[in-house]
Amino acid sequence: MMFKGNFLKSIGLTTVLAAAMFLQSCEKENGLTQSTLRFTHKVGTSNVIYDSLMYTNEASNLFSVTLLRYFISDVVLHNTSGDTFVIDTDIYVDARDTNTLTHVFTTEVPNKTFTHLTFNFGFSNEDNVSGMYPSLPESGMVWPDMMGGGYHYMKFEGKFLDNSMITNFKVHTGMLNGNANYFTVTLPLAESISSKFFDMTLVMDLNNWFRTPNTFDLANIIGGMMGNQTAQTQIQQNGQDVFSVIQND
Ligand SMILES: [Cu+2]
Repeated sequence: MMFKGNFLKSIGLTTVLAAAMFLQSCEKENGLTQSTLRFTHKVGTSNVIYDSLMYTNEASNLFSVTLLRYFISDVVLHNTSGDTFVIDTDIYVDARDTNTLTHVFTTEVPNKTFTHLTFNFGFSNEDNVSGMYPSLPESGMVWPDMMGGGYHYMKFEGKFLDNSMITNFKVHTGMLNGNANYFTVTLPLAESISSKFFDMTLVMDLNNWFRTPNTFDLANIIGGMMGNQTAQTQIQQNGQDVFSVIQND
């Protein structure tokens, strides 16, 4: 839309403002003044209800969820030209602590039509440095030095019915003896990000940790899985599809 200067002067301020608003809407401005990344945790399509033995996984374990804490790192937007924008280097999430479920960013996203989001679940080996979190709650995720050091990627705990006995399970993942058990998640965005700010939700479906490609039977990790590389690999492989993204704006 083009106006000649003289014409602009003659039609008055109201029309100029209306034109400015029109041009802005052409650029798909969403009006946000900061970016927000939210985290939601589900089993199937329903939000997690904690401490209730009510879920059934692929191995037919009846289970509950009591604790879910994890890190994601290198959270980056990408476009098809190879441009990147780092949203954050590391994010700690405790599903039961609402303070950790909403992360706000004030740096403007460059206007480069970002089409997908990537992040590491846990940390790359080089980023997984013992002592980097001196205080709680992150320091509570420390992974023992004698097992390779650094930090747990995830603690996912609950109870399950093992031969009619209510039994604890602890799905704990990390860099066991230096093995790179983290994985990179790539999520295409249904609507590319061209605005200065975004509002997105990362959704984790807990049942997906227990299936595809490996049917994960909690009876196999009674007593823990921190020293069990086979179980670490199974969870790593199953984790590829635990996340989806919802764009709120
Ligand atoms: Cu552990």
